[in-house]
Amino acid sequence: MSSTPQDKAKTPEVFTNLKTKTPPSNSVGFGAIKAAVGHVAKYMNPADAFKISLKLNQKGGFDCPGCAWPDPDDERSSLGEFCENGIKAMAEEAQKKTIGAEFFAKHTVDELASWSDFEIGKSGRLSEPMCLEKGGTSYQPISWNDAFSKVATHLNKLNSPDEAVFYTSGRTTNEAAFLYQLFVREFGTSNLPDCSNMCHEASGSALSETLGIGKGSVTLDDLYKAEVVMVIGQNPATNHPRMLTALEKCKANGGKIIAINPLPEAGLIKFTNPQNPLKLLTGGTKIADVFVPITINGDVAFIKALLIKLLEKEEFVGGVFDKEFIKEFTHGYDGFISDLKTYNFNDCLKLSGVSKNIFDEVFNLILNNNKIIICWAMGLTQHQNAVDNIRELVNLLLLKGSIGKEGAGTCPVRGHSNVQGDRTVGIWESAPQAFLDKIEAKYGFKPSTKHGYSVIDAIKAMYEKKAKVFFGMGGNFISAVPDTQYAARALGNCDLTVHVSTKLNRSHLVTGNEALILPCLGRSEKDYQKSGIQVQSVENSMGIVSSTKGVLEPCSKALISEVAVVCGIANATLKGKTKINWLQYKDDYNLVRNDIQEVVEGFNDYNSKLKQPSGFYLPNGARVREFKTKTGKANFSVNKLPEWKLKERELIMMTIRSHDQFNTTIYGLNDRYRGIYNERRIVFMNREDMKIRGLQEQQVVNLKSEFNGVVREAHHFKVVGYGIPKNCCATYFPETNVLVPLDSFAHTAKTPASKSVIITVEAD
Ligand SMILES: Nc1nc2c(c(=O)[nH]1)N[C@H]1C(S)=C(S)[C@@H](COP(=O)(O)OP(=O)(O)OC[C@H]3O[C@@H](n4cnc5c(=O)[nH]c(N)nc54)[C@H](O)[C@@H]3O)O[C@H]1N2
Ligand SMILES: Nc1nc2c(c(=O)[nH]1)N[C@H]1C(S)=C(S)[C@@H](COP(=O)(O)OP(=O)(O)OC[C@H]3O[C@@H](n4cnc5c(=O)[nH]c(N)nc54)[C@H](O)[C@@H]3O)O[C@H]1N2
Ligand SMILES: [Mo]
Repeated sequence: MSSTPQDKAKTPEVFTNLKTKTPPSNSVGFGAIKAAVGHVAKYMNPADAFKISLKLNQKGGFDCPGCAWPDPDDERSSLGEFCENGIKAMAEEAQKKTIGAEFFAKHTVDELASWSDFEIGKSGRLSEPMCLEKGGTSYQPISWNDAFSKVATHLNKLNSPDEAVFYTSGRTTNEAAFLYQLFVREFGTSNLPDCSNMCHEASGSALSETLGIGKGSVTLDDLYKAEVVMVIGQNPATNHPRMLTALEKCKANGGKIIAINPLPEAGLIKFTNPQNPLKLLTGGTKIADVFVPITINGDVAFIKALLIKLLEKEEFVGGVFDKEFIKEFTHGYDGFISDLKTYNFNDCLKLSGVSKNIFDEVFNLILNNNKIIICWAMGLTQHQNAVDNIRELVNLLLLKGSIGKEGAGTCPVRGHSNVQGDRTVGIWESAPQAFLDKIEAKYGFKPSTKHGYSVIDAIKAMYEKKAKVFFGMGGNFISAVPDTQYAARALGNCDLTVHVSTKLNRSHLVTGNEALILPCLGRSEKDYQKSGIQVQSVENSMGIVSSTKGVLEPCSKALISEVAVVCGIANATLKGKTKINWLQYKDDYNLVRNDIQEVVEGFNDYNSKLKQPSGFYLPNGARVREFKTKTGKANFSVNKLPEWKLKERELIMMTIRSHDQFNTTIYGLNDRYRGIYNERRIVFMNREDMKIRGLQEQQVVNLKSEFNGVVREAHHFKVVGYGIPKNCCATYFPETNVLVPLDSFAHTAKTPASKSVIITVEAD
């Protein structure tokens, strides 16, 4: 009897021997170089490592599959755009080891599911297509043609195309993503959930409504020229390390940095640039001029407190707001101001958990400067009131006229390296009608105008057996989504689950009746097709589209590209019905780009512009004060204070990334910048909260969340006393995704509220 999907979805509850040290006050520096070199030596062959390090994020090289931080337009360091975690991302993909038929014959699905995520990831690169037949206990090899036919047969026997779900993670290139959504739409559904639904969807919703574009407005150059940069709800030293170089440059030009975070993250405090040998010796730059230790989800309250004081100053002294900008470019000022007046400053400050002294420092910086940039990431987007968080920040920028001018604006720092590009080219369950019309005009079929399933809707649909085929283009759905146990049952209900992947992950083990693993080329690998080695393209966090071309030989001859996978499946599924010559695209990706330029705004002359060494900028209305909103202006918004309250003994928990992981891929078991070694099953707690509960350092505890009467549990974590505000705690994602309720998500955006999970901690 094999184990249930729920059993297989859980991360094993075993400890790996926790050691703790005092967290360092500095990030990057020698430690980062040492860690990166060590990682490369362990997992890659040295010649490949050398080739890669010369080409990573260089003009004409390939785009790092790590984060979406942009590369400088001008000079790039000859050392490589060095970043410890970029190197780790690379080493993870360009591993020496491969796994195929022999490996899967040796290890049953049940056995693999009992491994930790770290062990699963370290097994090696997937090297040939594999199939798990109905009732099977192990994956068996399958040919590409048979795999395509199997997908086609399942899709074509559905009662409606809406019974299939097509997920995308954010590494897929523009070319593969465009073809993928085109196939899905021609097949007849808009069920295109993506990782963005769990990531920056709230930013997209808030920014589209207020500024008319779901992306940020600034460039790297703006960051260098800003007077104040607020980094809120983001941990750049780990997740966007090259951003620290930009912040350092901003400071060298006289800019000030405000960091707002419940944790004193090392990189926010101090940074040693690895490209600057002098700094390596002298100890680096102090990054944050003001550090604000905010309560989890205290951000709306804190920003409101700032807005109230700014308004007071404007009314009594004047000269604080950019009146001309407000008059000419904005809408909704009066309503916003009259709502603001109903709030009390002291109440707001109290809710934020910030002291008056620290508040005053932030206030003075905002008051006295007009070139302000606000950078944020998951610390703001993964709450029920996430959209309010971001709209409130926009209110602040609008009052100061700090948008659409040099050194000022919005900077949602994106996650996956091409998550922004995927959305631009049509990975969207609720794509705008104008885009669908262009598809119809170009290809002659009518795409579904129904609102498709987002991630949360897709899980529910599979659970309720309204969806029967799950197809994942990259990613690790079961580990990334909330409510792991519910989601496992949902996937288990499917007739077929399919994953296009580079590496083995838990999603391959939590399957429907039948399952396929379709292994594909990674970014670093050469993509040989009929017309030669192919170039692809990606869009970074600042809306720059650039080319990416692999440099290594593929790790297995059986691998095909994501583009080829899509073409193969589309051809098999839509045979006889399609209006599109699907197989032509895989021979020459220029043809895909020719299509993209006809359908998506801003891509004219795509093929020739892609040859520019630094790529090209997409149009961005907010950057030039053209606000494409319903009112034609930048909109002020009215946002309530969040209403959650903790009952006695409850804590609010954020699920965060360690320094040694890329989302669900676990590079290692350390979290060096937080002083954690060799363990992931920990809960960071305020020492007073530990005392109240009678908990000791390293005591074993169980965590429980209760939401709408449903109790969810995660067992076996060790308590670590830490500098986190009272009533707050932190654990690592994905180990605690079992505790995140499916129905706790951001209004409007449906982003799971995985940074505000209310839990209790009990001794084991
Ligand atoms: N090396 C590496 N790089 C990555 C990733 C990775 O896993 N590893 N993931 C990529 C992806 S997909 C993404 S989306 C980004 C994620 O990048 P981040 O958003 O930086 O990642 P998280 O670890 O989720 O960190 C959230 C930060 O917000 C803080 N925070 C949590 N709750 C709150 C709150 O209520 N208010 C405030 N002000 N702060 C809060 C946390 O203390 C933490 O510092 O990174 C991308 N880059
Ligand atoms: N509790 C909690 N949950 C979260 C978050 C959180 O902060 N807390 N963060 C959320 C966020 S921001 C995100 S973006 C999601 C991430 O969700 P996903 O994007 O679904 O997860 P990843 O871990 O990035 O996916 C890793 C897998 O992608 C595959 N892969 C890697 N490179 C490639 C490639 O080039 N092509 C293909 N086809 N496959 C590839 C590998 O097989 C690898 O195992 O998780 C979300 N979940
Ligand atoms: Mo993300």
